Amino acid sequence: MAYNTIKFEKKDNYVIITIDRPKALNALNQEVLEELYQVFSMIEEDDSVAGAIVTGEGRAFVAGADISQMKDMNLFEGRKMAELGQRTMSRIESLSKPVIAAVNGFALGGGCELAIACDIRVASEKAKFGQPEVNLGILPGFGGTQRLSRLVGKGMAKYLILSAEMIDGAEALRIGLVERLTSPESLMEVAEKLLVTILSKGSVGVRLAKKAIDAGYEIDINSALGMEAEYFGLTFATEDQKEGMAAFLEKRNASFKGK
Ligand code: CO8
Repeated sequence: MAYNTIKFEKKDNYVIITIDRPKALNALNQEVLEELYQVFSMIEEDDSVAGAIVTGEGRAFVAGADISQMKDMNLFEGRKMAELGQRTMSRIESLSKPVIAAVNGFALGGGCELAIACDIRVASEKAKFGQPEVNLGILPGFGGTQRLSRLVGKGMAKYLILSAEMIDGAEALRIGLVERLTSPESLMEVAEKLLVTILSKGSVGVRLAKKAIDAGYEIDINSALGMEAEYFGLTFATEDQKEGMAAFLEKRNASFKGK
């Protein structure tokens, strides 16, 4: 499938998706949001793809939703745009496969929301994060008011969203908005190495762990623990569990099949 606003590169068993509107600092217009939705739906269905990395072309990851496209929207169009963005972010978050954001530069507004919809964030020392929506008379609308507080806590989310302050990668690491910080030159290598490591593990365990963490966050602890026990039990119906434990006891590397 051909895309206008994103690049798609297949590497062994994973893909790298690059948002490709560098002149507009990769701002998310409706077309980018729709293409991201399509590409992640395709990834979900494609058994030859086990995980993905999202990054941006040029000096930005994503500098937000496209302000020129939003400027003249009315109430209904604004809501529709927010729903489209939310649908895309939720598509990424709920993907059964791991997704890493490789944040190369500005991750502002919808760009920060895109990064936090991914499972893990690796950031370059050049990255800048922020939710500057209140500067524009709006508020985060692609899940930022909800996902940011779940990631960094309510107080820090309010600090960032209400002040619109832009922070660098080191500060993002300190507050738990990113999980790894690297030099700009090694960003993709670090992100790919991390994904390859994750994909070398038993994939049923990896995917169920992602699901348990995400779903468990939304429900009470006892229900969440019940779900964890169910998923834990499920892994004992897989060949990977037998292989993983046998390999450990035989002091060799496991050869997982994802079954
Ligand atoms: N939308 C559209 N165009 C953009 C955006 C954007 N978000 N960000 C940058 N651009 C464009 C600029 O207009 C400029 O275009 P041109 O060359 O044609 O003038 C080009 O990218 C380069 O930008 P700058 O010249 O401004 O580059 P600087 O290095 O001087 O500054 C910044 C870089 C600091 C990133 C600056 O561009 C900036 O502040 N950008 C806007 C950041 C922002 O406010 N983002 C939040 C947008 S709102 C949002 O994301 C809401 C999400 C929820 C929406 C809900 C739906 C209704």
